[in-house]
Amino acid sequence: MSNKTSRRRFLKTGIVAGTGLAASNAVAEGDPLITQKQPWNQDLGSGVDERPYGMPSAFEVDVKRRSVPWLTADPVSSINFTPLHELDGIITPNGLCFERHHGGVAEYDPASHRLMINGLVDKELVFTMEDIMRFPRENRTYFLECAANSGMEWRGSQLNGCQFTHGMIHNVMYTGVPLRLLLEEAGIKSNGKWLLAEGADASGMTRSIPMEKALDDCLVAFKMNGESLRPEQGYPLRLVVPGWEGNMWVKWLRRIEVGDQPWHHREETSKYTDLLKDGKARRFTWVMDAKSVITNPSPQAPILHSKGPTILSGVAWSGRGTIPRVDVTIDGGKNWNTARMSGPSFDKSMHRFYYEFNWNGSDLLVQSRAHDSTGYVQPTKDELRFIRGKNSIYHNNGIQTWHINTKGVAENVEIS
Ligand SMILES: Nc1nc2c(c(=O)[nH]1)N[C@H]1C(S)=C(S)[C@@H](COP(=O)(O)O)O[C@H]1N2
Ligand SMILES: [Mo]
Repeated sequence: MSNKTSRRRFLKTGIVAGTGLAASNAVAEGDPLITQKQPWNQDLGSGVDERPYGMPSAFEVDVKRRSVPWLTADPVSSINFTPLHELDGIITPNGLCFERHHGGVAEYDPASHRLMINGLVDKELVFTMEDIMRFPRENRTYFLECAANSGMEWRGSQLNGCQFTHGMIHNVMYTGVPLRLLLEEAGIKSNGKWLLAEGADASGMTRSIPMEKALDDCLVAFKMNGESLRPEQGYPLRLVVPGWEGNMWVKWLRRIEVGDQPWHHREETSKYTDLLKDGKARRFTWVMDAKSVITNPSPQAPILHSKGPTILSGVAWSGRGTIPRVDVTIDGGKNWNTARMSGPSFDKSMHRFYYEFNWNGSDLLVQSRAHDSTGYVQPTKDELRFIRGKNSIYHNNGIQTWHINTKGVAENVEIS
């Protein structure tokens, strides 16, 4: 590189860093927050015994799960949503993981928990939590997305906020025992091709899972992000089915039956099937295809400055692998830019991307488009509708558009 180019580069970076980034003239103007003493440096703070389990700052009260009243027929068989627009990085904090339960949160003493393996096995087994903890365990980070995430958006843009359009997802580091080890302990008979996973909650959730997946990467998990599972997430034990729809991740896991064919239960027939244009329904669509969303700016997180350096941020994930690349447009798809990925790139985990640009203060149509490690590219909503029609609910991984007006206010829209 010649001196000239390196100098030009240096100047360019210097200019970007200095463009109106409002480290204002606070000192010169005598900002009292700088020049005067404040309560927090005059009075002593709280002591070490006052927060035995730490909670977020009182100023963070709006960072919470939210439900949509008209989607909540009954709170014990409903859903709330992860506040994606308030988060950064790739890990969802335990208290903010969206909840989906069909019979309320089951709460019981782990000493009373049993996991049974029965059916086409050499010896039927019952494990206590202590037994499970004596198997070699693994730590892996995965997203869990409900197949119904974005399901309200099939007929057009509807819910105003990425929390509601995309918040049926969380991304957690699990500690658990490979399901394969427990199945090997029981010994799978040669005709054992399917599993039925059953929950201990009042809903009696059951799903059929093919044996190849069970032996490949499923975990029987007891920790999330280092601590015990939260009751909402299935304490003390849940099934982790990496990359596959959330409904299969049975919480409060109490029984695994080995069989020679699927069971065709409610959650794999009347629910979690994909209606096609011709009125037929596709079944066993387990894998969650690549998807992404811009979390900031978004309807709940407007741009607060009028123009200048602006950070666009979002998340992307794929049930088939990693996300090597995300494209971002701010002009409704006329020009696409490659986003900057930041943070670990784990298999079947959420990825974080950023796009830094100089906002000229005019209207924006922002979109993101994920590419996964298999080469698959996230489709538009119209491309999905061409195959699926408008009456689907599940597996909507179409590109999301936010319109940002000159005041920085964002709205859920569709463009074609
Ligand atoms: N036992 C049991 N497992 C369950 C459910 C349930 O109601 N009961 N809901 C399922 C559905 S539909 C989803 S999307 C995920 C949600 O997991 P979460 O509550 O950790 O977000 O759990 C799945 N596992
Ligand atoms: Mo779900």
